[in-house]
Amino acid sequence: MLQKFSDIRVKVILLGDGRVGKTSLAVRYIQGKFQANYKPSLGVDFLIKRVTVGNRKLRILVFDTAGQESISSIRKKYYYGAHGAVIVYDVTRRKTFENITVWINEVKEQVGEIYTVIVGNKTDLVEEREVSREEAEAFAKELGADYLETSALSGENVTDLFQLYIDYVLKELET
Ligand code: G3D
Ligand code: MG
Repeated sequence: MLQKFSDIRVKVILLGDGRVGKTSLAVRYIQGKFQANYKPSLGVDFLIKRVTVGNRKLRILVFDTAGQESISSIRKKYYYGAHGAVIVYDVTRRKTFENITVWINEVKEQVGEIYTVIVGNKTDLVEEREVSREEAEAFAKELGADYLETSALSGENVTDLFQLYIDYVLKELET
């Protein structure tokens, strides 16, 4: 039987330095839990979540990379058809914040302008923080990106993060 309404596809790609929490955020969103030892197979991997908004059915595809954060090794197919990029840094490691520009340039090079949210992850590690929210927010604003802080461990803001992409795609469909 033909399906009258096909699912709306939302492809989100996760970028950022190694160990900032990309896989943990994907797993937290898709499976609703924090899994400390989750190790996906090497290469490009994606997780799918089915979401219903009103009478619309969506398939959220979260693309994650494992062990290939070095830019040169990321494959084109990772970016293909992406609706949005999440650039994650670790609020306890300043270097990962400084590298955001590298990731922004990579996205521009691969797919041009795309909806981008900068995410400061690991907010639960309050004592170890090296980048303030104010500084990161100002930086994101300069880049024209949205900004959000998350903890894959506590789950703070993780659903909200992916909801931003859902809202974005639904809005695009209406215009
Ligand atoms: P990556 O996919 O960006 O490389 P991972 O990062 O998701 O593999 O996470 C790297 C490490 O950070 C993991 O530690 C993971 O458990 C931890 N981590 C991820 N998100 C958070 C968070 O929000 N808070 C805290 N406290 N830790 C987090 P291990 O030691 O398990 O390898
Ligand atoms: Mg990973």
